[in-house]
Amino acid sequence: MLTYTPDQIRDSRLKPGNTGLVLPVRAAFVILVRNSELHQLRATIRQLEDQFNARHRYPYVFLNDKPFTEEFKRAMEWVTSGDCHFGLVPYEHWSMPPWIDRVRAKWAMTMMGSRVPYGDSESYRKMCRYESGFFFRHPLLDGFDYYWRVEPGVEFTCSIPYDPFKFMVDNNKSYGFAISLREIPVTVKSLWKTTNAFRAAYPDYTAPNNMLRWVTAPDGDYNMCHFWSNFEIASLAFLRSPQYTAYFDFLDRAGGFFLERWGDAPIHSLAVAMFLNKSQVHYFDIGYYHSPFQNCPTDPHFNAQHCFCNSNHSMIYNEDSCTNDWLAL
Ligand SMILES: Nc1nc2c(ncn2[C@@H]2O[C@H](COP(=O)(O)OP(=O)(O)O)[C@@H](O)[C@H]2O)c(=O)[nH]1
Ligand SMILES: [Mg+2]
Repeated sequence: MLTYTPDQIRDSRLKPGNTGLVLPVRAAFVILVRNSELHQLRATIRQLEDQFNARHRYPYVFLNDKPFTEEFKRAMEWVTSGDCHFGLVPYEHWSMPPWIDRVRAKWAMTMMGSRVPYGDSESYRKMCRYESGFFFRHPLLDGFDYYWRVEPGVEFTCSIPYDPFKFMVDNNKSYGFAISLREIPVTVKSLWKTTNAFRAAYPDYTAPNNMLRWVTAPDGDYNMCHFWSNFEIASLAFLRSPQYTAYFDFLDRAGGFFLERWGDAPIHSLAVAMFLNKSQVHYFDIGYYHSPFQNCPTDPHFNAQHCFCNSNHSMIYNEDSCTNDWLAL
């Protein structure tokens, strides 16, 4: 049995210069990351600070299934302007639940193997389950209303001359995305069927002006469209809602995180499509790159003034993007 010190479980490092700072929104960057990704994350945060946060000083919440090293914490303190909170993910949130048939799960990983990205990875499945159902329950997020998810290695290729958190609040938005695309079908074989079973069990939970059209193929099946969740700016109240948590519990019981390879991106997206009205969702046309795709603003004036990305390469022009269909709803 591993035991951790209180500082390994939860370590808040506040910057003296931020004392008395009042932010317009109770919001934070949330970053699930391994110690080994320190250098990729430093590069990412450096850009995020230059393009946006140095002018705002929003705090950061770093989460990890293993204790952060002192080296990692120091590096993050140096590169950030906002306060830093380091948290350990509890074991129950990062594990295969007891009701999963181990033999079937093992078989699924063997079958997918290397034919599907992370097909044979158990830790990737734990990560997807964590990002689907648990990160927003971490006590370090208790005081926050909105989050912006960041991953090591992503790039912010344009300055952000406004406050996206404040935009979310002022415009009554619950979920914001930058890139949408299509999921690999074998990873979500029974997700649509399970989602329909959930809707039948909880008919009152579907929003009146929902976006289910956006995720439904002409034959009534799932069309694989989803928001790419490595970037999202969203309301924590949405994830904490009875609708979302009931949906996650229903999916978790069905076991597809391990018996297939359900990603947190299609799950967040199907929840958004069911539970939110279209007006509560926002496409952030910001400069954002996560290999191998990017969103790059196409307005020539904005791009020239604020960006270092080539708008011809923006995902919006890719036939696998679902963003134009979303805009057309
Ligand atoms: N602490 C921790 N973070 C992880 C682990 N696996 C993935 N992550 C984080 O989860 C996020 C998604 O993982 P990533 O490897 O980028 O997956 P991809 O974007 O789907 O290729 C990133 O922020 C990773 O740093 C893990 O085993 N431990
Ligand atoms: Mg990634």
